[in-house]
Amino acid sequence: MKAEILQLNPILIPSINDKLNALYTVRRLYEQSDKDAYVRQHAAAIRGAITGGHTGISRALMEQLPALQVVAVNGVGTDAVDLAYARQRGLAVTATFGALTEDVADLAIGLLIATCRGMCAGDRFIRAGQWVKHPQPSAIPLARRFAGMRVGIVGMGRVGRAIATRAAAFGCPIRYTDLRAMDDVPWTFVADLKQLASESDALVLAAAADNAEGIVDAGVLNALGKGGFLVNIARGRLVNEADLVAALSSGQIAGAGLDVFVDEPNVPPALFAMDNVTLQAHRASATIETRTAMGEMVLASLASALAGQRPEMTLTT
Ligand code: 8YV
Repeated sequence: MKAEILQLNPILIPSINDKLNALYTVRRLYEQSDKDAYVRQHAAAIRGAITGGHTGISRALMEQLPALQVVAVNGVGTDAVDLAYARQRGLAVTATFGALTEDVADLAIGLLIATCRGMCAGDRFIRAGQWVKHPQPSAIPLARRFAGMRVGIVGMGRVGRAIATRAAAFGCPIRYTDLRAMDDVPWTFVADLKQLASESDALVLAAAADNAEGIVDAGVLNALGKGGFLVNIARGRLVNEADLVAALSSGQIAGAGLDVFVDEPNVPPALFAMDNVTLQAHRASATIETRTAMGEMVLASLASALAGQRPEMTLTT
């Protein structure tokens, strides 16, 4: 008999879904209108769960699944999973480390260039027929140069390093902060986030959000200053969103490129009217290449955990 898997988020790669369906009885929770009833109906048999990094899985749901052996996170952020509880229960919680590094770093640089060069605002200007109406070059304000910007990176993990490598290729001096200095990177460590912001033209967030809620607040944004840009491809809750909206509204910082938000899919409406803000719908890992690689890692993690082995990408076992 096939093992039963509870899937909390859709996977958009057909070949991965085909493999999941061939190997398991997949209970797709995200398709159900009465999720509680569906969980009650299938809970006893569920041996594995698949979820997204942002969605995670609640402790209450894990507690309802007595046969659960593995939670395969289709992402790298495990901040929405109670790892301490999983450890205590001997559940493997796995992630897709390494699969999404390049795409997330690409989007970080893309968001930064799009924001400081006003690319989305320029696109909207043309689509709205404004260029024809206002052909004079002064109709669009001059933008800012990315090459050579002082880039401050918050979180020097895989993604932070990939962002640093890309920015360095644009001639950007790189500083970073993390819990400690890394001896295997050539970039300058700055222990204090506010100091890093004050020494940066662009602050790029690439940190895990587990213990870092609201670290980018009014003080840090003030330190980043009127010429500074914020990019977030990590987690919305690293930022105090009300402080960010206030800093953008008052011109305290120059702009922001944001892929993640505190309460997705809800984005502060005040941002919609700001031409110095570039918005993405949590898309940094959303390429066919990366999502295929992530899906394969999810399959590998499920297979080894359900065979009684320790999955390579486990954080808890
Ligand atoms: C994904 C993410 O969008 O890796 C993460 O932690 O948030 C993203 O890569 C998400 O996990 C897709 O399910």
